Amino acid sequence: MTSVLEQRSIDTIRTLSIDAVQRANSGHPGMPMGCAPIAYLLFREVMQHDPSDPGWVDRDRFVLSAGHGSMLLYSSLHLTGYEAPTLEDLRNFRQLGSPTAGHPENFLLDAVETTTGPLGQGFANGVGMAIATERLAAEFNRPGHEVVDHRVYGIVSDGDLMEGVSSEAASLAGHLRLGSLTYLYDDNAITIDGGTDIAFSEDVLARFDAYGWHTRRVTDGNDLEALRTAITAAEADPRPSLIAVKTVIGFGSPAKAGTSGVHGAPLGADEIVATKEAYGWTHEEFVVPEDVRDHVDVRERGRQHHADWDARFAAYREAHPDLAAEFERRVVRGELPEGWQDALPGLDGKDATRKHSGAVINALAPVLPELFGGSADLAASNNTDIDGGGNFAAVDDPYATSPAPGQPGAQEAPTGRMGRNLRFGIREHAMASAANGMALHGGVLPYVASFLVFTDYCRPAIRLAALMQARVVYVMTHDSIGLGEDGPTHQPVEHVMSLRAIPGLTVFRPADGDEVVGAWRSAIESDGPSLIALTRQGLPPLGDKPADAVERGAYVLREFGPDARLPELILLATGSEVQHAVGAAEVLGNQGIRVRVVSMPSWERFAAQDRDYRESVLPPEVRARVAVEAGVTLGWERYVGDAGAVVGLDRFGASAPAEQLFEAFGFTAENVTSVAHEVLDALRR
Ligand SMILES: Cc1ncc(C[n+]2csc(CCOP(=O)(O)OP(=O)(O)O)c2C)c(N)n1
Ligand SMILES: [Mg+2]
Repeated sequence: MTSVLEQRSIDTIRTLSIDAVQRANSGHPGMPMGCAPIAYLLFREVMQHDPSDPGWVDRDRFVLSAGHGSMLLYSSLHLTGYEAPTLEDLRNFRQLGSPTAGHPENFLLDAVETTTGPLGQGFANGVGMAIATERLAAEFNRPGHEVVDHRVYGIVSDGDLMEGVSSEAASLAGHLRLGSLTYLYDDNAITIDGGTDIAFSEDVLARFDAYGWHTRRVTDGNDLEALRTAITAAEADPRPSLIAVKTVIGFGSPAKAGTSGVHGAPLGADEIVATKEAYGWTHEEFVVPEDVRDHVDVRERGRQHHADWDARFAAYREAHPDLAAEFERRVVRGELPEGWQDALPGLDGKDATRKHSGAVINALAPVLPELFGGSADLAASNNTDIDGGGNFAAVDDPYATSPAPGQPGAQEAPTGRMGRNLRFGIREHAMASAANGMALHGGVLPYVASFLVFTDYCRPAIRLAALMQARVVYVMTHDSIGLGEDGPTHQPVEHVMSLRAIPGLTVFRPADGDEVVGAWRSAIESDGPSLIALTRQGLPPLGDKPADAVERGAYVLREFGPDARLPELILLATGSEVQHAVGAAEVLGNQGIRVRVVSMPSWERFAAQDRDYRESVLPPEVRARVAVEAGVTLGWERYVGDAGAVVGLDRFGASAPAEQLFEAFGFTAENVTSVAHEVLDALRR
């Protein structure tokens, strides 16, 4: 039986949510009203968390995948004793400058683990958090010393479970047997357009059973005892768990409960009166009764959990000082190890930049144990494998080793949770979204990979990584028509430029081994996400360059022609086209023209430099400029100006050997030379 105080506490979550949405005159009251008992239990009883220290590393993670129910989270955080959001913040729900944004934003409130709102993303973020949790547990826990002892909880909605990304992520989580993951499904059978029966009729739990999840049903979302029993069973099960909880959207509203009308609109003054009457609620708006405040405040319990952990960590430090020091560096402080850059290789040979990238990953793997990632089934093409690293796998997975057991070398590779390579399967969207969760969890530095063209399948998650400033490294290979015979479906054209359009994402398109090393270095030192676009085909080394060339985004690679005065012409290029700019500059230089070649591996890094540096590379007086990049020309006007020209590709590619395509589409020294002459002639006229 739910006690009176428990009921009043749950109703406080409901009324705060109702009041905040009404006051903002916008928002989603229905979900918090239905899920209040779940949040009450999780935040007050189930989860170990310390409201006084939201960043405590061994806290349980909570993901509100149905981010539209943000008031559920804000109310729960406020009531359990977090400093933010305050009651005033709840009153300022959805207002400019308030941390209580329409959807939960991890950069506005410390206690918000991940930004949610685009349905399905939170689900897959939580899978990534569970991957990070279970990997760190395997790396750091020792018998009698469980310093990584937390779990991931989440609330997911009908919308979350309809989105494809959650299916990908669920399939992966089941395969990996991520037992630290517990999701409660807000099974209210309502979405915006009406009942779920208009579009969603499968047996969801049967689907999750088939994915290898532990599934349960709670038939009454207000039954705390049934919820407790289900959650306890979920925690004990070695599989990830989905608990379908039958709830009523807008619970308590006489006119609107159980309808989509309460999903995303204020109840309205009259209906609020009727609803509060139904709860037996007699207080003014935004009132938290004192006895409720005392009952739900978990600061003392949280401090106790935290203090217990501190004591256990002290014992761990005593028994395993080296591991403890490493844990403090990686997980507590989130710092890179001293001198890690010394492990960066020198790569001055002719090779595909994807191969250079593979060399960097393998050179860094021993000194950066946090580097942890993989590919969506293209590891050999993306060159992302850590050699001899084994596969991250379920502990009892017979294929945990790579190569498989019985094959030469199998026994040397780490197995199970100690495997170093993540096999995401052909699930790009979940891969990228899980990587966000891994990065947000901390203690690991995730990288993920596919063909550049399939960033389209990752894009919603890349955008959120940029918004959240999650440090994920995207290793995206086969970055142009240089991919060749597989043809236009596989040849990115608009991708590099469209990725540059995402604020907060740093895109690198390195031109040789040195630039690949620089790109990786910048990506690892960055606070946010980076994408490295890499070639399938071999590229020649471009020779000496400044040590901070890539860090600066663009730099003067070489100058050609009579003397060192200001150039008459600037050729700008990225990646595989830099060699053709150099080839053209050589020809033009021999014709007596002063030409500068600027390699521009990263627009964002260059834009971040001061004006002096930018103008030293691209002097404003030099208006004759030609950019060369095997992608859409849109955007290059910024650097070539109205007198310049772009050698680009404003159409889809074709299926043919790469050299023939570069030739056919004009990515040759000859064509760049003739375009340069046109630009110079037009300016002279
Ligand atoms: C990817 C994505 N598509 C569409 C939306 C807009 N949207 C917000 S909530 C919602 C569906 C609501 O249904 P459900 O997830 O069951 O939440 P409930 O109404 O039960 O609270 C939609 C379509 C979104 N937030 N994300
Ligand atoms: Mg619903």
